[in-house]
Amino acid sequence: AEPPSAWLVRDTDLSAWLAPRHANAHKGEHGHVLCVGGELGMGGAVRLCAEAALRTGVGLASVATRSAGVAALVAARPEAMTHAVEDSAALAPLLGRATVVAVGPGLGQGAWGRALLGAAVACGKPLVLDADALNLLAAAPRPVPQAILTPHPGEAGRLLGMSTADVQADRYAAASALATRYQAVVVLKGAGTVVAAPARVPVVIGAGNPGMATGGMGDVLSGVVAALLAQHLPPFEAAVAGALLHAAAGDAAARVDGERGLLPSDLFPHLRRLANPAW
Ligand code: NPW
Ligand code: AMP
Ligand code: MG
Repeated sequence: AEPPSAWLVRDTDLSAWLAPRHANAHKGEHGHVLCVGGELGMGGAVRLCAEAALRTGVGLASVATRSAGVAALVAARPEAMTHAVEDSAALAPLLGRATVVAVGPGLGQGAWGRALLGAAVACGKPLVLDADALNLLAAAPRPVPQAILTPHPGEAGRLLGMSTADVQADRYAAASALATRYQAVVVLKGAGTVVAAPARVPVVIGAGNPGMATGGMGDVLSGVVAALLAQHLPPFEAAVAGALLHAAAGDAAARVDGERGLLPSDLFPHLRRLANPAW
C-alpha cells in the first residue's frame, strides 16, 4: 500500500546530507553521542551503537553501561569513553555533557533500564530510542517529541498494540500511526525501511538487503542516526540519511562476500567510506 506521495531515496542521494568537513573543524563541532544500554549479556549491543556513531563521524562518543561490561568495551574500542552506570544518579552528569542520547541497545526491560530511560527522557536532550527503550515505551506510552524512534516490525507492533503481521500489512500506515501517536520521527525498519514524521511526506529507503537480518544490525543503525543528529542534521533528515547510509553500507558489505554470514560490524569500514561521499 504505497501512498500517492512517498519519496524514494537511493545511495546516490547521500551527498545531499553529508557535506565535507571544513578545514579548521574541531571535535566539539561534531557532537557528543551518549549510548545507554548493555544489560548483562547484551554489552555487545551498546558497543555496536557507539562504534557506529564514531564511524559516522561524531566528535565524541560515550557509553553508559553495566559495571561488568566496562573493561571489555574499553579494551575493544578505546575511543569510546565508557562509564559504569548502575543508577540514574550516575547517568545525570553524562546526560549533561551529551549532544544526543541513544537509548536502548541491549538495555533490557528491568528496573535498571527503566530508570535510565526515564532519566534520559526527562533530560530534554534530543534522543534516539531503539530496542528495549521502545519496549519500555510501549508499556507506558507517552509523546516523545524530542525523539527519533527506530522500531523493527515487532517493536512497532508493541508500540501500536497490534501484531507484527498487521504492521507489515501496511507499513506506511503503521509508520504514520507511530509518528502521530508518539509525536516523533519514526524509522520503521525492515525490507523497504519507511521514515515518517508528523506533517511530513514519508520516505522509503531504496537500499538494504536480507543479509542485514542479523542480531545487532539495528544497534548499529541507532548509532548512525544519533551521530548524524549530533552533527546538526535536523531530526527527519538525520533519520532519512542515517537509514540510507546504514542500508547502503549493508549493500556494500554484501557485495564483497555475500549476504549470508554478514555481520553488523562488517558495516564499519563501509559506513566510514560512504559517510564521505565527496571523497
Ligand atoms: P514475530 O516473532 O515475527 O512476531 P525482539 P530483539 C519481530 C538486543 N540485542 N520483519 C519478530 O517478531 C537488542 O538491542 C543484543 C518481521 C521477531 O521474533 C534488544 O535490547 C545483541 N518481524 C534485545 O536484544 C544482538 C520482525 O521481532 C521479534 C522483523 C532484544 O531485541 C541482538 C524479535 O525482536 C540484539 O540486537 C522483521 N524485519 N524484525 C548483542 N550482541 O548484544 C523483527 N521482527 O523480541 O524485540 O528481540 O530484536 O532481538
Ligand atoms: P534489528 O532488527 O533492530 O536488529 O534491525 C535490523 C536492521 O537490518 C534494520 O536496519 C533493518 O532495516 C535491516 N534489515 C533487516 N532485514 C532486512 C531486509 N530483509 N532487507 C533490508 N534490510 C533489512
Ligand atoms: Mg534491534
